[in-house]
Amino acid sequence: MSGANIGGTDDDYLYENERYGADFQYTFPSGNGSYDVILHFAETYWGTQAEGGVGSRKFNVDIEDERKLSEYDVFQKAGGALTAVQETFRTQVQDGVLTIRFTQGSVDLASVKAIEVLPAGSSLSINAGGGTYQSLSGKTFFSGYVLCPRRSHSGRRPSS
Ligand SMILES: [Ca+2]
Ligand SMILES: [Ca+2]
Repeated sequence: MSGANIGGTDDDYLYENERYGADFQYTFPSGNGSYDVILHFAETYWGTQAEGGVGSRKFNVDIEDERKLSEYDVFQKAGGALTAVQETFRTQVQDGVLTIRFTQGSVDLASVKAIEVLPAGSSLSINAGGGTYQSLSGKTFFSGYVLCPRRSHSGRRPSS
């Protein structure tokens, strides 16, 4: 697949190689906590190297023994071959090890191009001047009051 242009990403290199199989997994010694797992997919075989399309590959993904993707069809989700698609899942690790398992579904084998594991909440979101707020997407904006309490203006202003 070297050199193929992958739609929907500038990181084409990430999609040149994949891991595929009937049943494989990654285990990260993450430590306990809340993580966002971002899975990067693209169909680079069916509909390009071989004739195929929607329904040529269906597989499952379990994170921490919880089914996150079932009968997942990358070609269908991406709208074609050679097109990147990402899926993001938040997971809680309680045994110190984050396990992501890929298993074949009803057609062909599982396939993944890249994986990101990000500690959830490591980014800082602040609702400046307001209270703690949870956005529609589930992101928590911490109260600006807590992180940076309003101070009285009794102190001397710094010169200039
Ligand atoms: Ca591209
Ligand atoms: Ca685990």
